[in-house]
Amino acid sequence: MHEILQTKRLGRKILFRRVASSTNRWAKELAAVRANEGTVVLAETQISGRGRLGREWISPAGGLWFSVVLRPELDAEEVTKVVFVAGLAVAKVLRELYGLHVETKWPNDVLVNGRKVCGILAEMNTTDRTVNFAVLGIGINANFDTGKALPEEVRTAATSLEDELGENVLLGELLEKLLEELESLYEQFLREGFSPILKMWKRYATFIGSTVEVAGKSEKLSGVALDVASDGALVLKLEDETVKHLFIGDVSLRIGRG
Ligand code: BT5
Repeated sequence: MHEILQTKRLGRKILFRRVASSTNRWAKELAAVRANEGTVVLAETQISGRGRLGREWISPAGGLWFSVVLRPELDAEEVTKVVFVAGLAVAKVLRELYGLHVETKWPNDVLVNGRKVCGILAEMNTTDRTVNFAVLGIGINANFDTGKALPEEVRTAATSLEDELGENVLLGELLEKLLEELESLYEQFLREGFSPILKMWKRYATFIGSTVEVAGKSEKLSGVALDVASDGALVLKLEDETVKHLFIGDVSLRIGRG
């Protein structure tokens, strides 16, 4: 793996456990004791895989569950945008390697045929507005049958590469390509800012223009997703024609089809 991996910083050190609680948690522990930028931790299964807002991420064997330690010299608001960098990297790689019809869904999902194949969780450790480190966790449903491996309430909105392709993929190759794409896009993000990343991300964002439902902690809104703004906010036109900007972190999006 290390001999063929064409990266300068991401994945130069990769740690593997058969079972982890959560690779994000593990990466945060390592980052807190000064693990270098680019350190990757990888697990075959996670027993407490996490989504946003403490939600559970089901992580059976056969998936690709990993987290990367990042040390961007950016303020906290900019760093939240790494979820778009990661979503774009995953979408590009799944299309290029397997020819899948991939979509990005605001803010942190990648879908194939309208179902979630990948979830992304970015977390940061900050002192005031200074980011000490960030951890970028990526979970890809790869080599398992969602009908067997995921509970019923999750299964209906989920898919896996095995479900879509009818065969298993090489996890080593997938990880290698993801780290290479991620590094290249992350470096572009650091150099050129968010705008070129968002532009590329939007090419996969077929939900723009559709009716969507957005669920927050207490309220539920429905309307037309007009755009994703230059700060990463979802621009939503409500039924009464008012326009709202919703920020990453505390809402979930459901896309109305048809
Ligand atoms: C996410 O949260 O989609 C972020 C998931 C991040 C997982 C990676 S795996 C490596 C790293 N280590 C971790 O502990 N986490 C990261 P969110 O948007 O909140 O979506 C969570 C929701 O997705 C759950 O409430 C379920 O409804 C659904 N879900 C759970 N497991 C799933 C799976 N394997 N496939 C598809 N959907 C799933």
